[in-house]
Amino acid sequence: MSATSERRFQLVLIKPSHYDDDGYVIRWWRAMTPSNSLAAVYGIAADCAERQVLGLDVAIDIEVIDETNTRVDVPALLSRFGRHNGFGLVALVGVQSNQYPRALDIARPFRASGIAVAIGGFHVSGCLSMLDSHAVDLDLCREMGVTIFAGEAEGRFESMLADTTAGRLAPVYNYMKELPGLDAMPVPFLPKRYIERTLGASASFDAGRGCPYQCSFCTIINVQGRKSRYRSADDVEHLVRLNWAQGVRKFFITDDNFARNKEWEATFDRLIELREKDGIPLGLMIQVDALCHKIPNFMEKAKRAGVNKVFIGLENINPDNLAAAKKRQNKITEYRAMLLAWKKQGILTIGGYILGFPADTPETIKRDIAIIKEELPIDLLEFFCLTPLPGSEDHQTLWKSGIEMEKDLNKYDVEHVCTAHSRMGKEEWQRIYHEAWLLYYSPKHMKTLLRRARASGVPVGNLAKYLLTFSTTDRLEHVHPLQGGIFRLKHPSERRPGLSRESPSAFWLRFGWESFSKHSILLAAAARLLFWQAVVTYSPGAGEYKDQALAPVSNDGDETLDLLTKTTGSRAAVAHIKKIAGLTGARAT
Ligand code: B12
Ligand code: SF4
Repeated sequence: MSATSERRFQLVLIKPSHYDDDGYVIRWWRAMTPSNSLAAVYGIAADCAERQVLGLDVAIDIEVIDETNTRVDVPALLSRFGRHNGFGLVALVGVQSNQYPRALDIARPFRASGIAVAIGGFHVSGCLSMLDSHAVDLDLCREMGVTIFAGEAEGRFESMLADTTAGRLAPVYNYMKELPGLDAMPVPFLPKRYIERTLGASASFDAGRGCPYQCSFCTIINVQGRKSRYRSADDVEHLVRLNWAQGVRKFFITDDNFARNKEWEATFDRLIELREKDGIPLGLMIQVDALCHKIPNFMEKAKRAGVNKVFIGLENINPDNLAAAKKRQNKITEYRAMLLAWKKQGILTIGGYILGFPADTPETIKRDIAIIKEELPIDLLEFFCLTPLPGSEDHQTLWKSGIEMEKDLNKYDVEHVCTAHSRMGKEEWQRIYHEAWLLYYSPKHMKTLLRRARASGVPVGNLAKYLLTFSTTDRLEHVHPLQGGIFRLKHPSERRPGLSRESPSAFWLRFGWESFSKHSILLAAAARLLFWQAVVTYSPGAGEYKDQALAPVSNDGDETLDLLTKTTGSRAAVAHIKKIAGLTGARAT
């Protein structure tokens, strides 16, 4: 920052959280994962500050607040703006649909004091991409004078800052039709003091954006497009070095499907070099599709680059459901081969699993979870409710045909049922969602998972840590583990407007009791897992453990397994594979 600066533009980047079922903001002492949206916007803003884009006499002070781990202290922020005559901007960053109501509640006092506020992220971008400019609740922004920024900030942020400085911030910036290239753009980055507020001190970056597929429940393709846009290997190296300089070596690569990032190989090659030649002990998590084992060298290079966790969008094991969601690229006949290939690399696998597709009922969901536990070599499973997220094709279809959907956007967190189902009542659906966590993370199955990990070279201690979180977060905290963290914090002042304020004594008494009882259960669960971990690690012959899930794909292509016989579409899927094999002379697997 220039020493000659006379004015200081206050840029406050806030990533809002949302409200829990009791109406309190979800906030933790340490949140589970860092926000890449914040890192991306911070990187762009820091670049603007460094280049002094507002003129040599204007410095830009940037403050970052991730509300999942830091309280938004509105009075302190207001007095800070006051010291600078209101010169600056509150940027509500990466706002998802479920965070939109909270984002507006944060904006309200700032707007009331005449401070400029802008909002970006998936809700506003998804709505402007798929619906008209007044859907869903966007008019609330207009009424409050909150600027809507739809699209990506790379290459655009600086002109928005200039407009704010000149007092001509527009009501809407819509760049949805002009997705920027990412090459040589400022890279996602957060100073260590912010990263330290998340578990495991890991950073994040999107090596690319866009996915070629067309799943009907997906908002990503309608916001970030279907074409692969990517950062160069040089840019990835730059951001890794920036982080390593502050002692950060673990990264969540947030591409929704890194296997379809056109630069995946160059990126892996560079990360391998940084790890093997420069000795940076990288630890990476990536997200991929269920066909990535077909890409030559992908898994081997992932391992060498430092990938130790991989998230796979399995979504469902019933081909009829996958077809209904236009997710035909997911072949259940390939699931076992793909998961075994990850196991061979000793990489921990996490599957995303959606409940509420058309063919689902509570009974079929229970049956399918039992099949997965028995036959699929997956370590962790995350459950989600099929949700018509604003910005998705599913939402657009329901919206256009006037079919009723949940009105409270706070509930669009893929954990709450937001629309009707033809074969399950809303409550029934919601109940089976919560039950699914208990069914999968049963004590018996957690022990089996640890045994499988030991036998396949997946770090048992690492898995045990995840099992603790995944088996308890929905049950104890009533939120998804992705929204979880360590030690839930609450404040009486953070209750959703419109809900009654509890008396402070009743609030703190309840909070104290809840914290005590939750942590007692958590400690007991941790002790149990530690014990199982020790047994599995040290018992003789544990490395030889075998079961159906770990068995190699059989010569008949597993066609007698429940996975390929019990669901409605599975038999047709096997018959199709056989037909193709017959026509091409290829082996049925
Ligand atoms: C990484 C990730 C996470 C991480 C980190 C969160 C984060 N946002 O970084 C974790 C694991 C914590 C997470 C959790 C959840 N996530 Co998430 N997540 C993602 C993912 C895969 C990547 C996010 C990202 O980095 N994108 C790249 C950045 C750069 O894009 P961006 O956020 O849109 O920001 C750009 C522009 O929008 C713009 N911009 C953004 N803000 C602003 C503000 C201003 C003022 C301006 C000018 C510009 C601007 O500039 C940015 C740079 O170009 C996205 C899917 C996706 N492809 O984006 C889902 C996604 C955002 N997540 C989603 C959901 C539902 C969740 C959860 C609710 C799931 C759950 N029940 O636990 C939780 C919520 C927790 C939370 N507190 O955010 C949905 C949101 C859908 C919606 N329409 O609301 C998405 C889109 C995935 C999906 N299923 O469709 N998530
Ligand atoms: S594979 Fe994932 S990112 Fe791609 S369209 Fe389907 S849900 Fe969206």
